[in-house]
Amino acid sequence: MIDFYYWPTPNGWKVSILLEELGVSYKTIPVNIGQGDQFKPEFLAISPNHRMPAIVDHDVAGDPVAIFESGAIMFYLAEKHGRFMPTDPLGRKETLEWLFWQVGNLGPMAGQYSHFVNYAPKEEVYGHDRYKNEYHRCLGVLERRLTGREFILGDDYSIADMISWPWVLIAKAMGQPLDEFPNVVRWRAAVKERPAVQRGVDLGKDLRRSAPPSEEERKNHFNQTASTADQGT
Ligand SMILES: N[C@@H](CCC(=O)N[C@@H](CS)C(=O)NCC(=O)O)C(=O)O
Repeated sequence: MIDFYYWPTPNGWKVSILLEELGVSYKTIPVNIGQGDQFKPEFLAISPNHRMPAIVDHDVAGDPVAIFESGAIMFYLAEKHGRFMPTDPLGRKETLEWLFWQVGNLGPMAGQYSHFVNYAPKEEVYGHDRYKNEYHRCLGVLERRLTGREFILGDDYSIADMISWPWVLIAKAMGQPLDEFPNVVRWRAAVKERPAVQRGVDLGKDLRRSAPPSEEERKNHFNQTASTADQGT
């Protein structure tokens, strides 16, 4: 059994999609990031960067294994189950390149862009445009990679697709049209059709907030410093 520390956001969907694709049994433990669950000491013991997703794998020989960071979680699970990742050295290298690309580029740039689009309390033109352009640049990288390839690693759907797809799914909702990226559009639609992907994105969707963030949520989310975790909200 896997304990899955989760909140329904693009970073959470990466792992819910993989768990659904693998068909392994897991228990979802909601981490309400608006209410500050990510700073609770018991969660910090699993995820020291106080971000979800994280997992604890109990299906191991010794003590349960805790893993944080979506790229590490996905690499661990794909390797453990021998699925959704090539096994030859060059294929593994390419998988790692695209996992690192997502967690170091597409994810944070899209995440910061989303912050300026959805949550900035006043218009911040410089920050907004900086991350809009970086997100656009990343979409261009993906477009070139998918030109002549069905999926990011080539013929086979893999964790490289699962980790990047959620941040492309929400492009239009963030005001970024995809018309100039036809291969990204094709790939986005192909991945979206997979039943496991739909189940992954639907996981806990009733938890999603539709109202604007409260003052408490703003505080938890947007004014974090090194001392926030020490205060253990
Ligand atoms: N690099 C991390 C990013 C995870 C991340 O940023 N998660 C967000 C939700 S999308 C979170 O937990 N935010 C809590 C907060 O902002 O306090 C990963 O890929 O796992």
